[in-house]
Amino acid sequence: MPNYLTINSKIKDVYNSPLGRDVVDKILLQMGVSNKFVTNIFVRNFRLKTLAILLKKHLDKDFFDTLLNLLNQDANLVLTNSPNQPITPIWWKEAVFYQIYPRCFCDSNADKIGDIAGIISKLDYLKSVGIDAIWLSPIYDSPNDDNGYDIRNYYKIMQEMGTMEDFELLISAVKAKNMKIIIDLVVNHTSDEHEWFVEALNNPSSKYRDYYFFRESETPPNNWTSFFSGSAWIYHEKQNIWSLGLFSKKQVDLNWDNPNLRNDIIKMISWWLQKGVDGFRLDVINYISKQPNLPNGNPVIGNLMGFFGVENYFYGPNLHKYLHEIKTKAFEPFNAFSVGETPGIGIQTAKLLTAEQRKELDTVFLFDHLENPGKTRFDDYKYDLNYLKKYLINVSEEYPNDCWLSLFYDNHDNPRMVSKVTDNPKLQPYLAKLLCVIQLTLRGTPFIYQGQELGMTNQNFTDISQLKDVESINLYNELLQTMDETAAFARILAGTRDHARAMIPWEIVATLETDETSTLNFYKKAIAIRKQNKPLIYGETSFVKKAKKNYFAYYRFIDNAKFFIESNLSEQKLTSKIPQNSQKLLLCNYKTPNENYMQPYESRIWQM
Ligand code: ISL
Ligand code: CA
Repeated sequence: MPNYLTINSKIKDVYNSPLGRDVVDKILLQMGVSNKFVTNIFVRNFRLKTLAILLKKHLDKDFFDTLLNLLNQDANLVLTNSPNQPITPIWWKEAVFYQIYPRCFCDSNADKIGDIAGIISKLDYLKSVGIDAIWLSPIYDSPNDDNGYDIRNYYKIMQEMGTMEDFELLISAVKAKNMKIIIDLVVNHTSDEHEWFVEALNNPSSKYRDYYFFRESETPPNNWTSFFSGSAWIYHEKQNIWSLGLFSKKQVDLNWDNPNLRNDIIKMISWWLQKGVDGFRLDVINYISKQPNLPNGNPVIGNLMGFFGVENYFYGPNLHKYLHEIKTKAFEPFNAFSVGETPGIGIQTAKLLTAEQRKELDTVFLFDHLENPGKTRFDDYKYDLNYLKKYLINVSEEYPNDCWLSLFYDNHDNPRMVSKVTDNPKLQPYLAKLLCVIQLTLRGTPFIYQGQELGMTNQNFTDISQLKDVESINLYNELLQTMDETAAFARILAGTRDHARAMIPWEIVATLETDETSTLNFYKKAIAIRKQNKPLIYGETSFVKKAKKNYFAYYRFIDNAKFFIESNLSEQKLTSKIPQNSQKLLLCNYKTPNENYMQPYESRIWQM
């Protein structure tokens, strides 16, 4: 019997279902409230009905209907996690990945745009760092409204980046170095210049018409908002019709409920696998299944999340089905690796999306650690690493052996983590190394974002004209409606994606390579240590002194091979004795550890 939740269900019943728990945790995180609130014995036994009466000023009936409808979607889903099965060893669990954002990685022909030849010229460098696999952000043909995340032709290379020949050269050069390469797969939407869309828009009887969401209406067909400001609907004047676009005005959402579209995508994936890529990073892949008829977003949820409509597509009714289909029809025949970008997904649903036996995705990028509770990317605040510690302990303890975590702090969509934590330039290099230690010693696949290994920090933008990103520019214009230019710019500066989109300063790398104390050499050592010691990859993890503020420590071990990793998360000295039974200090971001305390952001790896 499926376990349907109703208005008579108790909070604890909601919290006991994977999706229910993720949704409740997300709401609390967004409000900056601890989840102790719901685990409290008194609150646990509240019925939703009681909650509805108590909170009727804030939460209307529609809120509960929306919530129950969403939660009951998974009622028939059978949980198959078997936490104690042994880990299946496989290359991508052992690999250190490196994300390249091609536009600003390396420019080979002095047009100021990074390109494929530039990437090829840096493979030796990446190999010397210890990188095993590369993830390339989009290099497909695109009008670049969103730097390639708006694809015009899935089978062509963007002119500025080079040719298909260059790309084939890249694949063989990567293979020759015994490395792997995965590419971005952007299939939630295409560019409005994609031939499917052009046809669909201009010819209502085209077979591509149903590849997108078209609606005739006086006003925007529903209240959904775009992640890049304004309505999620794009009006096409000439045709007097609307199309759905959750991102920029030139990115149009695809209708995955159409089986022909799915077949075309599967064909395209297989074509790239045939060419030799080893897998994909799947852009906003959890958004591909939309609630039928695209109902209005609930305003309470919309105001809380900052975007209207999300509950209708962040975990849609056919998500599992569509993922299973691409896995079995496209990825599996090539043993291809898949990492899904899944904003809004929590730990419990992530387990459903990545449990080995369910055959959907190999791993996912979760985002709840990128901001402190109650904060968003555009808030200007100092990130507290004690929250990162809490999050990492929680997710590590929750993940069973048949799921695998990905570990990252930086990517092309976020300011640099180092800058979020401190703006003290003297301490930033220590912090960069501390973050490196944590990323390379926990269980999960590390994804290093280009420049992270050089200790890169945020840019010193002083004026809006220096920013290029469509999200920043749209948001700036939206903010000007309610605040002055100085205030609007301050908000943009805190969160702009352009911080992570600065050219890599290759001219300083030679100096960093010869400086024994550089962040770059520290990364090389940390990666080498991880590779030489299997317990750091597949070993058990046991966290210690969890309650000690500013202190993050854990053992990684297989049988008697044991490592102890400890970090001081603060800018102050922290009282701490050298661990007993420590055999050897493998790595530390200070010259010599003190017997009685740890220095600001000190981090150590001990062999026990
Ligand atoms: O969901 C968000 C806000 O809560 C966004 O951060 C969203 O998850 C993110 O922007 C999705 O990113 C990916 O898809 C975008 C593209 O602009 C990004 O660069 C890409 O990483 C649209 O393709
Ligand atoms: Ca170039």
